[in-house]
Formats: sequence, structure tokens, C-alpha cells
Amino acid sequence: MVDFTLTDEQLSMREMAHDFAEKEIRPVAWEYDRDGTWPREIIEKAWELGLMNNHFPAEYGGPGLGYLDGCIIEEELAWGCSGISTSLTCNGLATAPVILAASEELKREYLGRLSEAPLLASFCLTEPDAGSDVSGMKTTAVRKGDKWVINGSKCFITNGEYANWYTVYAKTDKEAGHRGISCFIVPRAAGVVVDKHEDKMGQRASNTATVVFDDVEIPADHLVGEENKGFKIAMMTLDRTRPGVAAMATGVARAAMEFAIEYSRQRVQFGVPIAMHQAIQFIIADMATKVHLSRLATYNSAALLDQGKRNTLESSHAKRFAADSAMEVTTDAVQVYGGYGFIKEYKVEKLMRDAKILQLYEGTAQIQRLVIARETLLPRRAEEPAPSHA
Ligand code: COS
Repeated sequence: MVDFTLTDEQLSMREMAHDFAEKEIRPVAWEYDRDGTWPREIIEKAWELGLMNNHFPAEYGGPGLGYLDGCIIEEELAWGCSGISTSLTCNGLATAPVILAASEELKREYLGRLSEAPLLASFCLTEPDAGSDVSGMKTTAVRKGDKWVINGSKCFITNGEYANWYTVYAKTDKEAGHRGISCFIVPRAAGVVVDKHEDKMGQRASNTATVVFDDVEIPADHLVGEENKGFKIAMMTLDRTRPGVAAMATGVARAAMEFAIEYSRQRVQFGVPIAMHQAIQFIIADMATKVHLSRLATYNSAALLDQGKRNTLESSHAKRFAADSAMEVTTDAVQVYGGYGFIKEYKVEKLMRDAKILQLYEGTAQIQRLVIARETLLPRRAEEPAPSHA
């Protein structure tokens, strides 16, 4: 039976996350957006409350929550501000490869660091010339005795400026395409240099940096999983994290819809609140459908993971639909506000800028369609069980 009725635990988690978003995130969200303020204090408070790293298994200091639980929390945090929620949830992306494939020692050391203190980790896949085309990466890792030596640079790295350690993908066999990529944990202290802090259109409270590895040496045992199996680890990671992006998109769309509803009840034109005009009602109705379906697709993609099933197709459905919907709903919210929606003083303007990145990061809207097309044209792949290791 299909049933997304939330349990009492999930309802109280949602309430706690909503409360945090309302009291700690919303009051500063527009100011942090304006100034590009990185939310250090909010990260520390969220960590204290257990709103971060909640997917870590108990043996590494976490509560071991499920993927659906995580999505419920992420929707609420993004309802508060998706720039701040991106900062709060980025550890999930950096640690997914570690949980999937790292040795016991690496898990204890590096997940332990994030459990014991409000520290951050970053996921380093994208390069200036290798975004959607992961196999085109140029960063290399060369084995020298009991060390790996890493050279290259990674761009658009969330929390890159503040991370304590990095999950880094590098070529270990330059001739082997996607079969020549490996995954490593690189501690910041090994000599990682932060090169550039991006000034972004939206999600301005999140930190986005370029990080450079110039002959950075790490111990040989900092390889995550097997050598040359990094591409699959990256793909399996994204299967696990795209539902979270879809949840954030649902939160952004819901926030925009709520502002549009509130405004349409107050704004009077032609003698009545504009909510009385069918033209506005139909916009609100479309928003409500998109928020509802985004959430259902998100829950579906996360629930499959919780059941131990492969969710590549559903994860891309959820990410692409929820992100495209967030862009449409926030744009329509600006439309409901009319000329005021274009003015920074009104809150929906920020939401429209924030929504854009949801169609870009963790796989563009076009990459999601590519995955959906492949999985739909070759349905056999969709039926395969989730690989338990890379
Ligand atoms: N789970 C497990 N294995 C997977 C997989 C998944 N979800 N997706 C692909 N693979 C495997 C394939 O089975 C194939 O295995 P073999 O080597 O055994 O044949 C291998 O990985 C290569 O797959 P594919 O041929 O589909 O690779 P492509 O180079 O065509 O790339 C896309 C596929 C484009 C979908 C991939 O590169 C991608 O997702 N790009 C976007 C990256 C991204 O999201 N970047 C954002 C940065 S993170 S913020």
C-alpha cells in the first residue's frame, strides 16, 4: 500500500525543524541575502539541536535517520531560507560517499569530527571544464609510496571556504574515462587552498568557493572505496542527495505560495482583494498542485532509498520536477505581487533568485532529463536493486 502518512516522530521532527526555520532562519534570511553573510551562528545552533548530520549511523555519532526523515527536515529549513539550508545540509553531500564506501577507520575519524563539533565538509566534484561531464575532470591523484599526491582545482564548492575536510574526486587513470576516477578524503590541513569566493545571484547566505590542490599529499589509506571506482560512488551519492534538493525546492515553492496567498488576500484592485479574481486563483491553484506533487515525488524517491531500492529514476524525477516547479512558482509569486514583486523590499524577489540554483546544482535540469530518458528507454536499469557498494 502507498502511504505517506507521517509517523509521530516524523511530525515532531517536522515541527522542530519548522520552529527552527521560523525563529532562527527567517528573521535574518533577507538581511543575510542582502549582505552575503555566511550563517556561522545558525550552523552552530542547528548542530546543537541535532538538525545537522542526522543521517549518520549511531556508531559514528549520529541519530541514523532515514532519507525520508531528512527530506521532511530539509523542506522546513529551506522554507526558512534555501541559502542557509544549503549551508546546513551540505555535510550530507560530502559524507554520503564516505558512508557508502569508506573504510571503517576513515568513517570513525571523519564522520566523528563532524559529530563531535559543528564542523563542515565539502563535496568536490565539479571543475571549471567538467560540470555535467564528470569524466572530463583534470584533477589528478598520483600514488607515491604511502601517499597520494593531488593536483587540480574544483569550483562551485559549497562551504569550500570553511570546510574541515573535503571529499575529492580525481583521475587515477587518465586514459580510462569514467573508469579512471577515484574518490579521496582530503583534510584541509593537508594544504588545501581556497582561491575564490563567488558573488552569487541567489542563495547568497551560502558559501561557494574554488579550492585548489597543489601537490597536496594525503595518506594512501585516504582513498574512499576502491581505486578507479569513484565515478560510481559519485553517481550513487547523487541518487541519495537529489531527493534532499527536491525537498528544498518544495520548501522554497511553498514559501513563495504562502507569500502570494497572503498578498492576494490584502491587495485590492477593481474593488476586491485580488484573490477574488479568477486570474489570480488559477495561479494559486497551479502553485498548490506543484508544491503537492513536488513533495510526493520527493517522498517517493526518498522512501525507495529507505527500502534499500535503487532510486536513480525517481530521484531525477523529483529533483527535476521540484526544481522546475520552484522556479515557476517563485516567478508566479512575483507576478501575483505585480510591480511590487520586482522590488527588493518585497520578499518574493529573493525566492525567485534563490530558486534558480535548484535547477543547476547537483545536476542541471537537463542532466536530470538525460537520466530520466536513459532510465525510461532502458527500463531494465531502473529495476536493478540498489548496489550496496560501488
Ligand atoms: N548508480 C550506480 N552506477 C551508475 C549510476 C548510478 N546512479 N549512474 C551511472 N552509473 C554507472 C553506469 O552503470 C556505468 O557503469 P559501467 O562503467 O559499469 O558501464 C557508469 O556509471 C557510467 O555511466 P554513464 O555511461 O551513464 O556515464 P556518463 O558519462 O554518460 O554520465 C551523467 C552520466 C551525465 C548522468 C553523469 O555524468 C552526471 O550525473 N552528471 C552530472 C553531474 C552532476 O550532477 N554534477 C553536479 C555536481 S555535484 S553539486
